[in-house]
Amino acid sequence: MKKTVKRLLCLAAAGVMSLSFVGCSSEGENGKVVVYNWGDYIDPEVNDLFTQETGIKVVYSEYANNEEMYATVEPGNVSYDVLFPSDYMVEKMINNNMLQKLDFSKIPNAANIDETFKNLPYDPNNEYSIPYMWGTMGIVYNKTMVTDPVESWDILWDQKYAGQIFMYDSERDSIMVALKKLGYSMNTRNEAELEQAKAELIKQAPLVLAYVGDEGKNKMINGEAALMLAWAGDAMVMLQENPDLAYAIPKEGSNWFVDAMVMPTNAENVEQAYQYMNFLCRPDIAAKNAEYIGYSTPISAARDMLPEEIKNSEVAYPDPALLKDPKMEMFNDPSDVISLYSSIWTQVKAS
Ligand code: SPD
Repeated sequence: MKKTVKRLLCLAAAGVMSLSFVGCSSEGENGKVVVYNWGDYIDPEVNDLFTQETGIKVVYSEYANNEEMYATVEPGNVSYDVLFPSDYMVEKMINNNMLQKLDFSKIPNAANIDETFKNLPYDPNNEYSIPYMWGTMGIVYNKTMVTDPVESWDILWDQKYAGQIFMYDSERDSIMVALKKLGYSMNTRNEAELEQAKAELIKQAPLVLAYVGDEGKNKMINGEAALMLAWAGDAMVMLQENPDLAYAIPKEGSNWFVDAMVMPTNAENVEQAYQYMNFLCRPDIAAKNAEYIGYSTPISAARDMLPEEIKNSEVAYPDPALLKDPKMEMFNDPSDVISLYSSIWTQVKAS
């Protein structure tokens, strides 16, 4: 069995096993930390190492996207100690007083974070969050099935590939693709532009084989579709396993993102949460984690420890100038028009 397939199976198993820990009251000798993270977003050995080193049990569960995490956490009737929202979701949670300011004297390894990932608009003074992983969004395609150049989002609307396209089951990411295809900002609050994006996505829906989550990686590896909207970290996993796959960022531009560690206001295991965050920022741990999950670490000292083919990958670590290109945007919080975004996505999925 190839390394990546084993990794994918392990990630899936870790997700299932970790869910069984939720609600379990047992603790390590030094207590517990309750962690809620994206699926396929940690090397399970990292949690084991943390427990071995600290005596703190990791109670770990997973979500599929930012909106699912927010819906779980927002009512306040469950308490987590560490969450991993994306940039715009960090901003939203700060605005809604759901996050506590971090005491960085308890997270000395946060000093390892590169300047590129500091003072970003979602947390301009670096008070509430610590960058965990980052990346771009693009298209993974199978070179044996796609004969046209993959240079525009338009290819995801090409009838030739009907039934051979995977999109993410993610409201913000899918609407982003339609907005960029139309030449609009992914952060638009303009109702007419959002209506046009909705029409594009409804037009695309019959061509889409499925709106997928983490399972999309294995499906592309197995050749089940020709094209998939993909985060670069997922692309890294897919490309390592199937050499027929490639990754491209369309010329209209795309999203670049940071997923960050945060502590909710109702966290109950604060000291343990600080130790956990600090552990994940240790360069050797960040490197081990990044190599396993495929995503890009914001810690140069960790990147330097990665195998050559990963640390020099244009997919995982594109030219820094790309992030400054105005066509590449970071999401911001669309709370004032969030009902419009949500209703667009509901209508697209129902179409
Ligand atoms: N397996 C999913 C890993 C999480 C990737 N987060 C991307 C967020 C983009 N807004």
